[in-house]
Amino acid sequence: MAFELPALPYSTSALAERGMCQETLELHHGKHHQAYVTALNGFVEKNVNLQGETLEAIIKIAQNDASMAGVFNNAGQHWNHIIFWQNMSPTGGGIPGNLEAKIIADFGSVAAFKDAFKTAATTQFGSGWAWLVLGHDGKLKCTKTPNGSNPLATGEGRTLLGCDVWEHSYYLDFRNRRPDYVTNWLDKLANYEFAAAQL
Ligand code: MN3
Repeated sequence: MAFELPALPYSTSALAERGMCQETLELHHGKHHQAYVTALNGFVEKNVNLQGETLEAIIKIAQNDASMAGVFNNAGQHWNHIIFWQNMSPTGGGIPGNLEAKIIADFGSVAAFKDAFKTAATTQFGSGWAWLVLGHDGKLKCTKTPNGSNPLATGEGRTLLGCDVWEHSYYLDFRNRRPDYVTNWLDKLANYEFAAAQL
C-alpha cells in the first residue's frame, strides 16, 4: 500500500488573508509534499524491509543508518507535513484555555512561549522545523530540527505543533523575512486547538 498525499483540511486559498497565499499552498502541498511522498514510495518499492511498515516505523528504521538518509529525509518530511497542514487553520491563533494554562505554567507567559518558539525557528540554520513538544518530564518545550528530522526521530517527546521553516514555506509571502513569517504563523495561522488535543 503506497503512501498518499493527504488532502488539505482547507482550500488552498483559505489562509491567504492570514499570510499564506494560494500559490504558496499549491506549491508547498501539491509539489513539495507530493515529491516527498513520491520519493518515499520509490524507496519502499525497492526495499522489502520497508514494505508493509508504518511511516513511523520507517522513520525509526532509517534514522541511524547513513545508507538510508534518503529514506529518512523523505519519510520524515511526509510525517512533518501531515502535521504541518493540521497545525494551521483559517481561524488560527486563538489558544484554548487548557493549553494556555499549561503554557503559562511551563514558560511563564504566552509571550515567553512565543519568544522561545521564534528563537528555535530563527536559529535553525538553513532548512528545518521548529516544534512545541510535551517532553518526557511532562513539561512543554520548544525545539528545532534540521531538514527532515522531527521530535519522533529525536525522541524528545510528543509533538503538539510544528512549523516548517524551509524557505519554500515563506518565500512568496515574506521573502527572506523568516522572523516575520514565524511571528505571523504563531499569531494568525497556528491551530492551537489541534495542539491542545494532543495534551
Ligand atoms: Mn515544507
